[in-house]
Amino acid sequence: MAYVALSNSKELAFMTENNLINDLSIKFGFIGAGQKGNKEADLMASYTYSDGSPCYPTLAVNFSKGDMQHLKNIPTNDQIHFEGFKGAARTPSLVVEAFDPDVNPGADALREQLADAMARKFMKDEELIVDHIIISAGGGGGFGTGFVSVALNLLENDFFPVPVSFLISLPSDDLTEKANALVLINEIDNFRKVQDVLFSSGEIDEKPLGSIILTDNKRMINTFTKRKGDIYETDIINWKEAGNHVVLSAIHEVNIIPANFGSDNTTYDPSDLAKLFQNGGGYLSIHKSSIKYDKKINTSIITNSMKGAITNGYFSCDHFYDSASMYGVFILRSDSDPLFKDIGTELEINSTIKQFNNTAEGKFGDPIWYGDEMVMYSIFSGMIMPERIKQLNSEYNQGKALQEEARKQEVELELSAAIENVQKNKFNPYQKSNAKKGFGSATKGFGGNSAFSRAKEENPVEVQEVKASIPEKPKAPMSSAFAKKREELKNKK
Ligand SMILES: Nc1nc2c(ncn2[C@@H]2O[C@H](COP(=O)(O)OP(=O)(O)OP(=O)(O)O)[C@@H](O)[C@H]2O)c(=O)[nH]1
Ligand SMILES: [Mg+2]
Repeated sequence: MAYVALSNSKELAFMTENNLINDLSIKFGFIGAGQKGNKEADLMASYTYSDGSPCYPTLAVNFSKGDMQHLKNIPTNDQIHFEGFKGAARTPSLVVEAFDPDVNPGADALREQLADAMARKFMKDEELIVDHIIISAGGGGGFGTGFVSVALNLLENDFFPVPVSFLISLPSDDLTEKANALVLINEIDNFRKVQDVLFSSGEIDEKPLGSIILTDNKRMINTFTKRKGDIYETDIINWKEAGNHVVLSAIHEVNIIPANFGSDNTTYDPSDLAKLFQNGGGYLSIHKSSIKYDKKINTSIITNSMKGAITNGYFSCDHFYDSASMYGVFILRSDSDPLFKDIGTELEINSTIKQFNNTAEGKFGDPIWYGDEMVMYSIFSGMIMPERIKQLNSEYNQGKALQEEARKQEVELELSAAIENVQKNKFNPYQKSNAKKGFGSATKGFGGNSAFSRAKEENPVEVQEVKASIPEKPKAPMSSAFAKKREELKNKK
């Protein structure tokens, strides 16, 4: 079971095998929504402390039981299937409507079911056991995408007692998925901007929306094809699994390193990491690279490797790194490495970060490590929406235009002669139905109002279409155990 999680990262395998994981920087609770989210949740649930207990309380949520059937590390009790639904078929509106009391009389029951599961999983003896929740979903699908939209509404209503971050993949090519994903990211981004205004910059308080972590499936497919060698064990074959391993182990590693590895030079503290994730309030990216240890390692090899990871890594979404409000860098290095005793190394690393961002507040640390590789992690947080989303938008518009252009080729038949011939033939057994104007009028009666009508809208309309069904005015706060707990905690302060 737990070994599944070790498959991509040498570092994580080493830490686990040598019982080095005894604490976390951030106690994440994890909710995986839809198939992608469920699979990531399954991995997250497999990460354990040295004593074998799970690091992260985790829930899988879905409208589809089938998506959850193959989960190995999440007990059925923690697989939340909302009764009465059988998938959301790439239609986030279905999910949003189901959870909207204005539209669905059963919405409150669904919200309670969710709140109860969270209270059960993320609290113990009436106390919270998580200090941050990550909600993971595939951008573009039905359930996961709709659920994140629902979560934004809950976030607005102070439902979560801790900050929430989103971990969202961008779809690779399907047009419907692209439209769904664009509408979702736009909605999240509007939330981010409002939050930015409400919480002035430099505010110490945690923001409700901690960070938005994007991964780009298109890029992941390409990178994975090129970098198969990075995968530690060879039994992983598909890019989704491989990508999930890389993304989640990176999040897990940056979370455990500050809490378990110290330095005799510069320490990167768990609280430094908590601040990055919880106070950033914008897009966050994580970059990892490693260099095999040998005598030739020098500062420029380190900084080049860092640069490469930032621009080409698995989290790279063409971010505006210069817009980050915070950064963090830590390098796992050998105890005996003299390079880090030299002040020049630290200055060089700082100046590399400055090439990406000259204004962010940040910290560098060089924890001591036992492996035979030097491993570098850099994190940027509080960034604005990345360039990749703009590209995705134009990819979508181009694809949509091509699709429409293609449909203009609709074949037109000139049938008057054929019809005349058929009509002349008194013995034609189809003559009766041919005389019927019924066929034509039936076609008319269909127009516009079929179940598929909304899927035929023009592109900007389609984008707004999904949005329109997302409730705009905030709902009254829920009377759930989770919401009550939040109230209590607030009053305590
Ligand atoms: N990175 C990554 N992406 C995935 C994975 N599984 C699915 N996706 C992508 O995530 C997006 C949403 O797909 P799903 O998660 O299957 O969708 P869902 O949320 O279950 O939605 P419906 O089935 O339509 O209700 C698509 O672009 C998928 O290609 C995964 O394991 N990893
Ligand atoms: Mg699904």
